[in-house]
Amino acid sequence: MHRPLKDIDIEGSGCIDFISDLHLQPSEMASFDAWSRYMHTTPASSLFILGDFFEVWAGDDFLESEYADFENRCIRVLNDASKRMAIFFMAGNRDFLLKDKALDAANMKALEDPCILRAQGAQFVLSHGDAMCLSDVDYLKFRHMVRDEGWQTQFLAKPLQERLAIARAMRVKSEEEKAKYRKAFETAKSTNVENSNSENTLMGLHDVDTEFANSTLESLHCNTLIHGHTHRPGEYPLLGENRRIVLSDWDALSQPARLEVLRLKDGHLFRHNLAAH
Ligand code: LP5
Ligand code: MN
Repeated sequence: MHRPLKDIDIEGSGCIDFISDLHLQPSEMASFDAWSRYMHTTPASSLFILGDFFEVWAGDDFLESEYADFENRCIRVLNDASKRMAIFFMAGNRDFLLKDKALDAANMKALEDPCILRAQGAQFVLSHGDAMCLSDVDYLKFRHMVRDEGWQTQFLAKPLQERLAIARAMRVKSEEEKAKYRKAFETAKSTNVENSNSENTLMGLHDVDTEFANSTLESLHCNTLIHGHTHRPGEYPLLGENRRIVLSDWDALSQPARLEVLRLKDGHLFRHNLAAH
């Protein structure tokens, strides 16, 4: 088993890209096409994928099934691009079952969550972000269960079709949970409940816990956290010089299209909007 990297040092001044939450799936080819174009044209010498790259990943053996044309195509694009740049992969809550077989086929290196990146004279904490949403209590219990090695061994021993059915059921459940929160939010809004924290919780928009983000940065001696998951791109100030930089999810079909890369160049981070180029 490949040991995920905890500390990454990148020498040289080549630019470094960060992406997450592409949720690639065969029923949405426009985002795949945009991503594939980006992979062929990016000037980056390293790419960090910070989770939820695939919409769902039920086990690496899916790649050998007759239904995996799309996923194999994604893996080929990654492998081709890996001849020009180093590709690092961190698991998200959708693709935590993507393991060595797929990593090897794509020629990607696995990352721990969180991990530290040192590059261009700066250092960053990288995370998917889900484990830092401390208010998302039910999800965190679920996460604890499914990240357990014993649970994963048992789950992966089930027939592929059964795993795919469970994954579909989980997706339905997850959407139902979020709809429930949104409905409660609408009701609270119409009865004039005003409190930004309860707004976030009621909307199901759990966010990264500020104190937890600060203590993580402090313990890892960094002041910039880069993460995805929350689908609320932006830069959020934390204690003192600390900051939290949130990646955008991707959706080529939304208006305007969301196709954004965070890029580190000459020691500075900036957002590169592919839809504008
Ligand atoms: O993904 P999204 O944006 O909808 O919501 C997430 C959290 N939901 C999830 C679940 C995934 O969407 C679905 C799983 C993807 C497939 C993985 C491969 C197959 C593994 C199958 C595992 C059984 O991550 C959502 C968060 C939200 O982010 C925050 O923004 O709140 O969390 C949930 O909805 C989880 C529920 O709150 C808890 C549900 C517990 C149910 C336990 C069922 C166990 C079934 C075991 C079967 C063997
Ligand atoms: Mn996520």
